[in-house]
Amino acid sequence: MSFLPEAYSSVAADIYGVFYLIFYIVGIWFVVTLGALFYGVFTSLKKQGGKAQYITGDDWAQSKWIWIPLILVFMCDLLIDVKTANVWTKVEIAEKMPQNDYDVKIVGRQFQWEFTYPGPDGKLFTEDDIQIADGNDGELVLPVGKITKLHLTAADVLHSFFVREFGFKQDVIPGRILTRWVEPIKEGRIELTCAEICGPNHGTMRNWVKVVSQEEFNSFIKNLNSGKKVAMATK
Ligand SMILES: [Cu+2]
Repeated sequence: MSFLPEAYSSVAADIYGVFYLIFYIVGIWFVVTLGALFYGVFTSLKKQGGKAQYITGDDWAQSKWIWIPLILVFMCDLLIDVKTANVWTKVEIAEKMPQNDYDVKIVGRQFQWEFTYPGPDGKLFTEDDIQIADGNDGELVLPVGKITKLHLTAADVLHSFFVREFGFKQDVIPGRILTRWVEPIKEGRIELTCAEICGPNHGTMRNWVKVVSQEEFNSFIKNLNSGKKVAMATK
């Protein structure tokens, strides 16, 4: 059974996999543990006047009820660790960070997300960078099938850049730029929210990610460079 939203990034399905693994392991243990508890309660309810036993757990007949579940839980933990380490390596390890095709700077600000694209020189962090700050109408436009590096920071307080369908959540910190990457695999318009309580209007801090085809992305960049549909940030 799967219930998470459709995966829009190259790693979202792997991250969902870890989530499902943990969810089902914990879910099964939840049912087994409570089942055993209720079984014990309801069967002993029938025995009237029974005296409570003092159990030391010294012999195997008793201590196996501790050791066997302990070993099983430990093996489940190992399974989760191995799977998580694989996904972590794919997503995070800096040396393995794939070569990117594009760069975008993303700033969290009370209470909107702002996106800065390279200007005509094609390089980010230069004077001709172009910032989109359309309030909560602003869209982070990304090309499908290409790797974009996201340079994430905050202008005022801690925020958290959260795109559920990308399997992507990263706290953003004033004064620091954190670099992450994303490779969208599907075109569409998905929600970008702030996942860190950042002030009274935190709940309204929502923008959009628009994953488009390469042609659409090219014309978006062209329009951006020609000054169309660009609103400068209001400080
Ligand atoms: Cu926020």
